[in-house]
Amino acid sequence: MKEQIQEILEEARRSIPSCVSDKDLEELRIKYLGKKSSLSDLLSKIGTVSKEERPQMGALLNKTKKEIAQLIEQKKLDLHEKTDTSRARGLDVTMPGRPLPIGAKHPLCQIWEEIEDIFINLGFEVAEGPEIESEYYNFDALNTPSGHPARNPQDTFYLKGGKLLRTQTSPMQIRVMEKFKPPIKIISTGRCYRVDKMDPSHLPVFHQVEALMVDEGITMSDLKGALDSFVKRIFTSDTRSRFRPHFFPFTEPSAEIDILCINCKGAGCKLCKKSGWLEMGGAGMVDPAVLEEVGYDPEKYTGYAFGLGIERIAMLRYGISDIRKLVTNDLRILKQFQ
Ligand code: 2NM
Repeated sequence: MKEQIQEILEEARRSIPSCVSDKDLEELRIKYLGKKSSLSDLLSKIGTVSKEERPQMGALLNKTKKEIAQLIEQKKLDLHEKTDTSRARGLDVTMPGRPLPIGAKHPLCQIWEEIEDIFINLGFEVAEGPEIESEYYNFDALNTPSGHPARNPQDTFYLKGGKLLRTQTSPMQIRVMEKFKPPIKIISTGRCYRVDKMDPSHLPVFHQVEALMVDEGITMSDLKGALDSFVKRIFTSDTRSRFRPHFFPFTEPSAEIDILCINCKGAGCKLCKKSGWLEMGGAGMVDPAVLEEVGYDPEKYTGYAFGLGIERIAMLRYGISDIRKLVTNDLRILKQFQ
């Protein structure tokens, strides 16, 4: 009897998985578990088994019935899953989905792209280049000879082999001027490095945008025009700018750029420390020594340049008073700038 039960189970194990419909499955259920099934038949003949073996056979019969019933039940679920996924898995398809958190561009990156778009619309091309520079491109070519205080190792990250981390993006502009003849109308953007303690307005790694235009007859008014067009677009159309005389080794004359306070429009407030103006960067007419260095005739060509900090622009646009909020990568802070 044991062998017969075993055989029935083997057969059931083979036939149940190959069912393709509820009807087939019901036929198998009747065949294996119904009143006229061979298992029922064996159960009724349990009396023919020896007294000692009887409990064992009874248990085996019950166990086999249970396994076949389970196989049928599982197959039923499988069949339904193929035709009706939601019901078989107990899902409520009308339930609203779980929202997936969606990432976003970093606020600095958003402003960076906006800045590039504005300059592209003003006719500038974007030049990007190495962050590891030689002393030549970062200093010598920019009229900042050795011994100049700006080359102080306490301000610049020097690397092995006469290399350094660029302190501004202008070395890229030297590379462009070396390679191309005027007219030149470019911006260079990217990461810059200076040995600075972090505080609310300084980071050792920051981003700059520098504009450069060189051609015959370029004047200071071209500089003022380009700068004004830019600040009116990145802030508001009533934003004005002004120059304060300054000194840079690579421009002559040089100026610092202020814009009318975007908060109080000149009336004086906490943001502009009651001055009505905000410091924005530096500018000037490219020094003839720089033009000469790249092989341009300074008698024929003149050029303007200006440099702005991207973090500074982002802080004003987003109303951030501490520059470090841009680099902590605290999502609770970054989410405020969506
Ligand atoms: C500034 C301020 C003033 C500048 C000069 C040059 C170059 F390559 F033409 F000499 N590029 N950028 C410049 C001038 C940058 O940043 C505050």
